[in-house]
Amino acid sequence: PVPFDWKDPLGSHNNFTEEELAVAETAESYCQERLLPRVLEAYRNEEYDPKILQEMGELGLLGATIQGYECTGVSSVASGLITRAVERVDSGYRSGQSVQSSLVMGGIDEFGTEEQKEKFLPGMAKGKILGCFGLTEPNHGSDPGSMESVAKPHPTKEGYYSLSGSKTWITNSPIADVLLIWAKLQETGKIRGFLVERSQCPPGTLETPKLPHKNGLRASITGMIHMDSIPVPHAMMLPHVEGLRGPFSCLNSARFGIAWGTIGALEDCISRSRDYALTRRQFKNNPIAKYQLVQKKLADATTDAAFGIQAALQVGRLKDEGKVAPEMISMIKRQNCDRALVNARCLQEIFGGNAVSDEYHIGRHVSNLFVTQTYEGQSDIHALILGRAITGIQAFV
Ligand code: TGC
Ligand code: FAD
Repeated sequence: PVPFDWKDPLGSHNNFTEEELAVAETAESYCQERLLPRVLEAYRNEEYDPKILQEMGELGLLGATIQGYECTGVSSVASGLITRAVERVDSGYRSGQSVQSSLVMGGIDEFGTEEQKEKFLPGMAKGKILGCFGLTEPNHGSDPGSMESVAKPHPTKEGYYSLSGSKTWITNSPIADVLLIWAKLQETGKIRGFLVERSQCPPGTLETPKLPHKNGLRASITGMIHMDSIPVPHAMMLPHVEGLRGPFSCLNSARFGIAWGTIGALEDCISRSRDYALTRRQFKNNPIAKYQLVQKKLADATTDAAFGIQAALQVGRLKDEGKVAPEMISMIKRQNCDRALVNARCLQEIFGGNAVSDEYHIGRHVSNLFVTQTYEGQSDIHALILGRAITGIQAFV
């Protein structure tokens, strides 16, 4: 019989192409050799080194599915394998990479002009221009359609809008060079995307304070965005989309990436708790891995991780064939985030008191996975998206 591989229980590697396996190998080596040694200090001190995005850029790991503009143009499955490798180290590092790649580069690529693409995408692919995505506001998180940020005709500058409002909980906002801001155009009341260049903002019009003292995702930088009548040239509005379809289209790719990434984090928890269970001895010198309750925790987590990868793989293939419904992405984002969190929390018990020490890494993953279940649509919101598609009745309002 074929031997069982607990690291790849359903043999998913058989479904990846040679190119996808090569991309995964590059990403895994970089993440284990260069990111893992930094993560504990970064997490302890709540520090994010923007050079990480440059390092990823040099390896072609940013905006990797985009064709042209110095991007690598790989498959959606390959991009999923990248986020899985990054999040195996830390969800915060994946956050930085996803926002740059799916939310900002993806938005420019899908809805931008040729000039906007030429201006931003090559530099972003190299991690030399950093982006952030401003959708959530202090009073509007799950319901971004009610946002208050507004773009009015500029009172004095011909050919400019005046952009005002506040965004909060924005990954990378304190370090971003270009901010993709979603705001309502006063003339139409419709949501539009605006590319705000920090270097072009007059003093006092843009503030991006860091939100400190987080109890999860501490290796990622998160901030607010305060906009007070920023002059934005008409040429910096994304012309090819209006309404919530704009931000949600970007979110489809980012949510897809999270579905892969959170399984990477869970796989790291499985590997670490398996190692611990095989070495830790209690009661007559038995490794705790000998006990049935410990084995069940490992069996449950390994099963959910394997199912999660197979589901993400299926959606990835359909995505590249143009056959993906957004609800499919809601399903894998919700399921993989939820199962990763529940299982990581359960595996944490295997470490006993040592789980409390950050050197065992498990507590960091558990705290991070709570955040992944919350951002890009909290899990209950994705349940309602699915419920609407199943029943035809929306339950949001
Ligand atoms: P609804 O009526 O459902 O839709 C309005 C318009 O949008 C279109 N649409 C989509 N288009 C493409 N893809 C999707 N997934 C889409 N979902 C909806 C829809 O067709 C419609 O278009 P049109 O042309 O008819 O106007 O809008 P609603 O206001 O009822 O929405 C409700 C709900 C709950 C689905 C939505 O608001 C939602 O998903 N809320 C969650 C909010 C969210 O995900 N925020 C994410 C912020 S960004 C972030 O968290 C980044 S963290 C990054 C990191 O650090 O990794
Ligand atoms: P709320 O919308 O207030 O929801 C609170 C609770 O109520 C949730 O459990 C929710 O499911 C529930 N709820 C709300 N409405 C309903 C309903 N109709 N029915 C049932 N339950 C409901 N946003 C960005 O735009 N860009 C970013 O880069 C970004 N990065 C982030 C990074 C971090 C570290 C965090 C924590 C958040 C980030 N976010 C970002 C924001 C994130 O997307 C929001 O926090 C998320 O969408 C939830 O919004 P909220 O926090 O306002 O919660």
